[in-house]
Amino acid sequence: MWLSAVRFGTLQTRDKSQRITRKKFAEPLRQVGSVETMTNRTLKNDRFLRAIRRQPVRQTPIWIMRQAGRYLPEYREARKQAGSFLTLCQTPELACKVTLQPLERYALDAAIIFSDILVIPDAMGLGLTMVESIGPVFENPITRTDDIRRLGVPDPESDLGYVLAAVRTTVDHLAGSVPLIGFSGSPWTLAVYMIEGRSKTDFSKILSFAESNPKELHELLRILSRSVSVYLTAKAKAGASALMIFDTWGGLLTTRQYQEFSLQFMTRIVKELAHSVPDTPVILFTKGGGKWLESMAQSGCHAIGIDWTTDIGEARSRVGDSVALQGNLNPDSLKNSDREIENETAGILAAFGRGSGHIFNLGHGIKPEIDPAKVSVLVHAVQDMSRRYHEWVPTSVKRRADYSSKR
Ligand code: 1CP
Repeated sequence: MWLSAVRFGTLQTRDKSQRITRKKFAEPLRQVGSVETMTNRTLKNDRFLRAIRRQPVRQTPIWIMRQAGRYLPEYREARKQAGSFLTLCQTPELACKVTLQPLERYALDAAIIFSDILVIPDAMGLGLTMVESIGPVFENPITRTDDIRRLGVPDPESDLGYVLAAVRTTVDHLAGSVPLIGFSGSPWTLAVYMIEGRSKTDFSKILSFAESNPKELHELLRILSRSVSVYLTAKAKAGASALMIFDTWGGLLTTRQYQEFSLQFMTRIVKELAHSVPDTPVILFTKGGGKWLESMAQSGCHAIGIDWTTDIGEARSRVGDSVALQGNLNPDSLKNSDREIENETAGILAAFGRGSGHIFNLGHGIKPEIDPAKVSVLVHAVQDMSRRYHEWVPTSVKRRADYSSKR
């Protein structure tokens, strides 16, 4: 809607006799240095989106994978009150509340919607439950090739409407303070859970299925790619400003298998998103994917998440200017002393080096046993130490310089 995408203001100009005249004007939000989401909101802090696009920033943005979760006492309390993890996910007000919890404690540069990658298989009828000492378990996992033929692509509004409602509610509550990230699992990672049936397994079922039934696995991955594309499109249209695909188990594969079973399908999703929601950047994260950065960068994604086993400086020289990088502190570093956390943070900032295109994060999700005070140490360290790597020229100064150089 045009009207909500413009800002009204007053423009001061001088007429021939140098008298100041004031004119009412309306300008598109994009031209005043803001980033416009699908819902045309103005962001007060757009550092994360600027870094994804490798535009100049004053300091390196930071958010933390699994930032809303069990390491926070207020999360554990909300989960207890809700009665279960799934109730938290399926009640938009509660999902919103939990999404905002880490932002109330820390000056993070992005929120990520509280949900789970396994809501897609659940919507396909696999029956997700969360078992206390195990984690996610499916009541009806895929055990035969026939099970795949029965699967359909979930409709985001009717089958996953609770996630979209949570996105809308959270975007309202954020009121433009920071962008909201929407996410999904990669087709391969979802297929791993759907065939293994639960977490904490040895992956023997999925790996032998890939060996003996590659055609059927491709069929499953095609259905999942379509499901992820329409789901992420709907999340962006509901207000998510960026999208992330978690390929947690891509690193299990050989290079040939990674291309065949994981990257090929993520690339298809990225291409579809480029058509359906062209203004929404996409981050790809393959845990253990350090050896495949060049081919990941060719998928058309805007940023690659890297785990802590890859040196971020080397990663940068390999991908060049093609994508931004997100990461990559070892999640176990948060068990160390404050001084050690600061030193490791300094090392990662220095390894990435000068300029934009870095989003600070852990190399994988924060662990439940981490002391929340350590996250403060990390966030402050990034904010204090990253400024020296950015040459920040305020837009107004740049405009004046452009103006005088043209005269
Ligand atoms: O309260 C509880 O006991 C549930 C713990 C929990 C939480 C907090 C689960 C179960 N999921 C989540 C939230 C979640 N999951 C988010 C929240 C948003 C955030 O703050 O980041 C996100 C992004 C996820 C994504 C997710 N779920 C992934 C990909 C990211 C990753 O960490 O690799 C995976 C693999 C899952 C599956 C899953 N769901 C839950 C658990 C414990 C797991 C991992 C199980 C396993 O190790 O196989």
